Amino acid sequence: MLSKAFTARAHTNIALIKYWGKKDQELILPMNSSLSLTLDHFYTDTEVYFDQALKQDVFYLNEEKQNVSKVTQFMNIVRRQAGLKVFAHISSTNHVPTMAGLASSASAYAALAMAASQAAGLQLSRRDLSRLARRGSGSACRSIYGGFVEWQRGHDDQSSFASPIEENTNWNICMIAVVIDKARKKISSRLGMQRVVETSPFYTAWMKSTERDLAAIKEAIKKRDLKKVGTIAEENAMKMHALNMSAHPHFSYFEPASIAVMHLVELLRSEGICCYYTLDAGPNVKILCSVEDSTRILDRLAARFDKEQLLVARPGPGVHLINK
Ligand code: 2P0
Repeated sequence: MLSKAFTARAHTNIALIKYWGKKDQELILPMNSSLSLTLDHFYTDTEVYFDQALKQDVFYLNEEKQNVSKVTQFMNIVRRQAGLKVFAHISSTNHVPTMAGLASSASAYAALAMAASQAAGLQLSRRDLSRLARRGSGSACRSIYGGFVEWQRGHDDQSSFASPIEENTNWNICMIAVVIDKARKKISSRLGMQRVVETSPFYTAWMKSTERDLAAIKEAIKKRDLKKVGTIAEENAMKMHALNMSAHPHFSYFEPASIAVMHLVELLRSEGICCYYTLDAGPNVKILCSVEDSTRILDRLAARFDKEQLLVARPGPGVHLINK
């Protein structure tokens, strides 16, 4: 017997205030709260149905069969919540340009949380969906919502979830992703953040200053102050990367081209263009700017990068069901 199939679409998100460190690895409870912007162009579609004939979960990503261990761990949580003992057929498509190297666990687990919980007959509130997505990947709890989203760290499974700040923002901003390297990360975010928590002498300072950054950026978002939002986001990202460089053994996600883009953004700023960068657990640089300025910025980037390396995204929606 098969359950009804459900397909969910979730968009990826980029943190302006970074999540970097866990206080509970199993429940994925973060050390600090974070804030992100959900993007429109990059998303994952995931279809789930339960099938009594299956002996284990089956997972296809972009039509290729995958190892299921991490996905099965997540599906076990869904099965436990629903009181189900049946395995599932899961099929995901990543709608991120192949070159992007931005494919993210955030959109993946947000889409899976919604499709799997629906197929299992659970009618979860958005808050509970966010808590569930968090168990797959921390940043996924923020992709339940569109626009600007805050993940309040909380102190246990119940209290750690994301909430929307401005779901349908009408702010004319965009993010330019400069794709520098699509190769697999040298050090996974999971490992990187754990090493930082355990060894960086600056971690306590990070916690304190991130709390201040979060409060300040929320104020700046409310006021539509791009200069302030960008400055806080850029500084917060640099503090996260400083943690990596202060870990033991130290590491960095920067490549020479990442630094070149950062310098270009600083140069453009000195010429009066309001733009700011942020980097995650990889060398790609994301530039926050107004839609109006994006053409000028793209022109300057085009002198150094191919067209396929420059992707532009605007604020996007939260997770939702789609008909296939
Ligand atoms: C973020 N990153 O806030 C931070 C900034 C990368 C740099 O969340 O271990 O894939 O699955 O909870 O969510 C990437 O880490 O890590 C991430 P897990 P996740 O977006």
